[in-house]
Amino acid sequence: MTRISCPKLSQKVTTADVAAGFINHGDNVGMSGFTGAGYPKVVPGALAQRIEAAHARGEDFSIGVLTGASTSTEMDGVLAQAKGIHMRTPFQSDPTLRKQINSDEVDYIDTHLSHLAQQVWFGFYGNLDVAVVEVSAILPNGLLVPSSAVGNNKTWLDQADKVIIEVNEWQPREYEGFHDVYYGTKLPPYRNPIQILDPTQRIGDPYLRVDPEKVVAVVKTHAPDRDNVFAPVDDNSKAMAEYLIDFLRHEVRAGRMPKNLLPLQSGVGNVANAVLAGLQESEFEHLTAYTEVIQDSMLKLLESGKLDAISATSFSLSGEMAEYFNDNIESFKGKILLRTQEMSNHPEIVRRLGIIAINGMVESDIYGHVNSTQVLGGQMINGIGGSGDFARNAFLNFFVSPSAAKNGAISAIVPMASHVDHTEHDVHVLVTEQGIADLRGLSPSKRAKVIIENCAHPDYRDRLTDYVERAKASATGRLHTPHILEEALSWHTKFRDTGQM
Ligand code: 0RQ
Repeated sequence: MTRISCPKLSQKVTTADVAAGFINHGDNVGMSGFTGAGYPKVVPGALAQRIEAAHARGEDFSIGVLTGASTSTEMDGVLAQAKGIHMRTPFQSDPTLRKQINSDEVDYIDTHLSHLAQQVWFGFYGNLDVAVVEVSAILPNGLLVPSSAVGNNKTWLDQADKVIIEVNEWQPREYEGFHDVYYGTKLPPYRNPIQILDPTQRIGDPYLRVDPEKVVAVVKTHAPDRDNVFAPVDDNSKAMAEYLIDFLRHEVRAGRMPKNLLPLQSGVGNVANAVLAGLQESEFEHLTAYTEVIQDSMLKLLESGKLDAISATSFSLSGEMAEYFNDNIESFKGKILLRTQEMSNHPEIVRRLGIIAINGMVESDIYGHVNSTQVLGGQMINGIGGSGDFARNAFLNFFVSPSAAKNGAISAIVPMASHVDHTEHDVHVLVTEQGIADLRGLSPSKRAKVIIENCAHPDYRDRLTDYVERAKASATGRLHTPHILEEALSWHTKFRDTGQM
């Protein structure tokens, strides 16, 4: 069966090279893609060749790239290798791009994932010149069946002057019915409440709309999404998962949440994956998820019946799991809803539903300021992603990390965080393989005590306690959050200079 059944749009079918010819130096390009799913597979490669050819002629050629979140080598990778990106937003994880961000060759704007679409509507990023969006089919009436990620596609299609569509036959045609694209967004002061009262409640359309007059090219592809490889669940991750799940039991016993918990959000990364794997072994049932990415363990929870339903904006699966999902897609229908990332991460909904948010961290300081993004105060790893959207508005949030990184050379608990993504006002519970620190309702001094005692690695615990005691003795008049300013970042400078905190 043909995937492109709209007569008007089937006339636009062409090659990736021709399509890439519609993108010019200096353009702002909105690309589909979220955590390695649903990104354009061939137009970026053709564009990268065009960029390299222009550079060889001595011409400038670079673009601003706006996406949903991270993509893959076929997109961010090839464009970065061609030195074709001058601005990138939001979340990314490509090694070449990361290097260019950290050497200041690329302006990276690490915005909250729920914020970007509205900021483009507000005009904060200037004009959106082109959209390049992957879909799984084009219907006779020109409506688009999204693929494995919705991300910011609605906004890119609405806002861009020109649209390039990739129709990927690797993505199941049966995706029709899995999506909920909300078309009720308005700009302030005309906004209305978002009426999501239940994780998988529909408020939008199953399709993306596009003005056919704006479509300049349609390109056929057949290529898989990124293969997301997870580290096997190790002892540390297992310990963290056990602390966290035990804490949830405690919350149920205390009457603060129902027996089937509240909707779960889980971040990317190995620890988040391990926590979900831990829930598989637990007694919890009829769980739900209101999250942004569906990773392997979450799909397994759905399959085993532990989880009833998932709302997200994209998948982030291993190659093996993606094949399994594609082969069995019909059995997941009605249990998964993919929304725009404005809605999957919407603060209003996160607050209303009372999300339990679980995200990784790089480090936390003794007072609970959490760094999710940057090593040594300036070296970008990935970005804040959706962690801020969820953490600040969650019913309960957890930040998880091993207590030490790089074979013990780095402590994840430090006197002062070298960069802060989540302030002390937003952070509820820290979890390391050493234990769990419940910071709710505690003053900074009390927080320091539980963080050091429960979460710090034993090799660093005494030095942290010593720091707090000396800070208290020397910070007269500043005892709300005592610090020795000359020393607060000394653990980081020591690591920078000696390779060991
Ligand atoms: O590097 O693999 O080279 O050794 O950072 O660390 O412990 O494997 O943890 O995979 O869960 O990632 C915060 C990066 C954690 C992730 C972060 C090094 C460590 C290792 C990874 P190596 P782990 P994870 C929704 C939520 C922000 C976005 C977010 C992240 C590597 O969770 O990107 O939450 N979060 N989104 O060795 C130097 C330290 C370090 C350190 C760890 N203190 N200093 N290096 N590392 N701590 C999803 C989305 O938004 C899309």
